[in-house]
Amino acid sequence: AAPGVLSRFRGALVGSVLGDCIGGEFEGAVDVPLDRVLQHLSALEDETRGDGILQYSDDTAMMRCVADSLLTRMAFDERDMARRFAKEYNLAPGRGYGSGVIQVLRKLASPHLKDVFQPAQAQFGGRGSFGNGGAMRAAPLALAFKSRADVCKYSRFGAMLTHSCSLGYNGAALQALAVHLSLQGALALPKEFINKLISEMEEMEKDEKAQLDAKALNLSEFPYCSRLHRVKELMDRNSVSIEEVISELGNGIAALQSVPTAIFCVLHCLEPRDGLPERFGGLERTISYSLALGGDTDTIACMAGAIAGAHYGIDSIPQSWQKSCEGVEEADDLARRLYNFYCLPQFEE
Ligand code: F2R
Ligand code: MG
Ligand code: MG
Repeated sequence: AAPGVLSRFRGALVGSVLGDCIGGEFEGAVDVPLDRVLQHLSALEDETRGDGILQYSDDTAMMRCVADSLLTRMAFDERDMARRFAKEYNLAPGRGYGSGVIQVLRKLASPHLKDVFQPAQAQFGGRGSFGNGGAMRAAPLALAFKSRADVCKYSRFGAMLTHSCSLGYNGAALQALAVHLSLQGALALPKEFINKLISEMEEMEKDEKAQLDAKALNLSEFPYCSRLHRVKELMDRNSVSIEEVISELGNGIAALQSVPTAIFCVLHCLEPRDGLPERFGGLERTISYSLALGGDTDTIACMAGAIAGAHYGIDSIPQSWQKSCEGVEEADDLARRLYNFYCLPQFEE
């Protein structure tokens, strides 16, 4: 039976944390043989290891700030969210943040800062960051808002606190939309799912700033749409090698090289795949496959884990995986509270 809505909410945030914690092992690795991935995963079943042994990184630290801010303010409040990012970084700076975003987080800590979007706008000589830091923390925005328009709007604003390049904030909107559609059961029809994402991104990428940013970076006019078309082509193929996925979609720290990739991982793993154990359910397949791509594995697995978790629900996630990862209980609690918030009558459009 299809999971209930609460189960999907819990699956989304817990899946995101698992991807981050489990994927951290291979972040930055160029070549990750599937055997090594499976070895890493089978070690999670060893009960002699301590609970929460795999620590979360910046992906989860910032996702928690987004969820806490939405729940405390009961709305999107950019000043509150910015303050939480800065405070979290100050408390635990060693969570593996991007080297550029650290400067933004330091500036956001200033009590004299008037415009919380300004530090992000000053990044990279005024061009802004195109990293995937806005996308990796976007899942709670998909859980909090009911309409597709609000999910897009607030995921973009949430990302703009650190990423002012449109490639950065549009990547966050794409990730939030994928989680939003998955929560609604849209992955039951994979072709329609990808077509909906393409048509939403077509609207977003028509924007003047998006066009200018794409041109400045020597990209095609509609960069996310063209990657999503490649996802669609790869979906139609009977067999796709890891090398082809990396060369067609990327596995890097840029949002453009990782958000469509995470979406592909979910779509590809809707069915059993060669090399992955038959006993694995869809969420286990998705996370394993994301790790085997190498590159920015914690973040690709975190984003794929959120989309897959929203599709398969919390019961699809092995207890041993949940126990092995730091911050799972807190993510589960945040998901339950976001569900209650989502159900509030005053929150209707
Ligand atoms: N930072 C990492 N991993 C690196 C190693 C961590 C290390 N192992 C450790 O444990 O300490 N991971 C995390 O960073 C990614 C998210 O990054 P975010 O938040 O987008 O940061 P930033 O700094 O804005 O962008 C990342 C890099 O992208 C390049 N870049 C971005 N915009 C650019 C532009 N306009 N021009 C040129 N380069 C640009 C820069 O190299 C940035 O540093 C996640 O993977 C998370 O897990
Ligand atoms: Mg990280
Ligand atoms: Mg990463």
